[in-house]
Parts: sequence; structure tokens; C-alpha cells
Amino acid sequence: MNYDEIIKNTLDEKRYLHTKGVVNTAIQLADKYGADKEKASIAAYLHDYAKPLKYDESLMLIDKFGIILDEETLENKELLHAPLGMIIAKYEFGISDEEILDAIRYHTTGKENMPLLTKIIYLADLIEPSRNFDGVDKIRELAFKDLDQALIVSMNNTIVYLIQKNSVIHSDTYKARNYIIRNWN
Ligand code: DGI
Ligand code: FE
Ligand code: FE
Ligand code: FE
Repeated sequence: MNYDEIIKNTLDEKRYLHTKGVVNTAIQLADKYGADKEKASIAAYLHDYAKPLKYDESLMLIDKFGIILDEETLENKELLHAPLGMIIAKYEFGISDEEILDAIRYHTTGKENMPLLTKIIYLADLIEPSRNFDGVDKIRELAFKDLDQALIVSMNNTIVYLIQKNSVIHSDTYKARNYIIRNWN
């Protein structure tokens, strides 16, 4: 399947360039850490596929496929596009590989005990070349030295950002961070 063509036709220019950045960065990280580069590429291409969908369309699709999601995810448009992307990858593009599906599903929050490919997509999403938040260069550098440390710094940033905005912190977000910290040496 030509995922490049597919996303070129469905995502706006900015999100298309972001996605291409995630693909390239994910392949580099996969190369560095010994993950499957083909799987990294597919997960990266599709990770934000559901992003342009409106909230009501998103809820309808979730209902249609009978996917059970927790309340915290269902009430948050920002979070919903990740599990919805997984659903579309599975049912529209016929992807059955669990590593790819997990990486798409958890690319926004992370989760407890993340598989390698899921860590790679999570991080590639944050550090791809068009991202420019404060501290991103430090994380870019760390990402190729110590994957878990780069994840801890990223998750700390995200949690501080959410606290500053008075946003709800999804349980997967803090569980992802706690797990890495407890198992990091
Ligand atoms: O889709 P992208 O813009 O490429 O990036 P993303 O899917 O990583 O993140 C989308 C947004 O989700 C981002 O602004 C941060 C936010 N987010 C991440 N974790 C949580 C969260 N928002 C809430 N409310 N709670 C979380 O735990
Ligand atoms: Fe996303
Ligand atoms: Fe992300
Ligand atoms: Fe993204």
C-alpha cells in the first residue's frame, strides 16, 4: 500500500510534513535501537490519520466498530485520534500487526510498559524536524543516546504542560512515565 499517497490526499500540508518527519525520524530510531524499520514506517505514516476527523464523526466510528474506550479518552478530542487511528489502520487498511497497532494507539499518551516500537513512535512524534518547543533539541540529542531517558524528559515536559493548562492527565500518561522511572537504571 502506498501510504505516502494516502496521507498526501487526506492530511493538510502541515500535518503531511509533520507525518513525513515522524516517518524519517522513526526509521532512524528503529535503525539505532534494532526495531523493524518497515513497521516503524507504517505506524508513523498512519499515526495521525484520524486527526482531521471531527469529534462527532470520531465517536460514530468508535461506536460502529464497537471499540470500548475509557471515559477519559472519549471525552478528549486530543486523545481520541490515537485509538481511532488504530481502528482505521486495522479495519480500513487491514493492518493486523499488533506492534504497529499498539504504536498508533498509544502514540499520544504512551502506556505502562511500552513496547520498543511504541516508544519509538511516541518519541519520533515529538522530535521530528518540524517540532520546535523549548527543550526539543535536548530531547533530539538524548533520543539517540538513551531512549528511556529521552522518554522521561518528554513525559515530564508533557505533564508540566498539561498541569499549566489545568488539563486532565490521562492515567496512561502517568503510568507510562512511572513505569519507565521505576525500571530505569
Ligand atoms: O497529534 P500530534 O499533534 O502530532 O501529537 P500528539 O498526538 O502526541 O498529542 C496531541 C496532544 O495531546 C498534545 O497537545 C498533548 C496532549 N496530551 C498528551 N497526553 C495527554 C494530553 N492531553 C491530555 N488532556 N491528557 C493527557 O494525558
Ligand atoms: Fe497525534
Ligand atoms: Fe505525541
Ligand atoms: Fe503526530
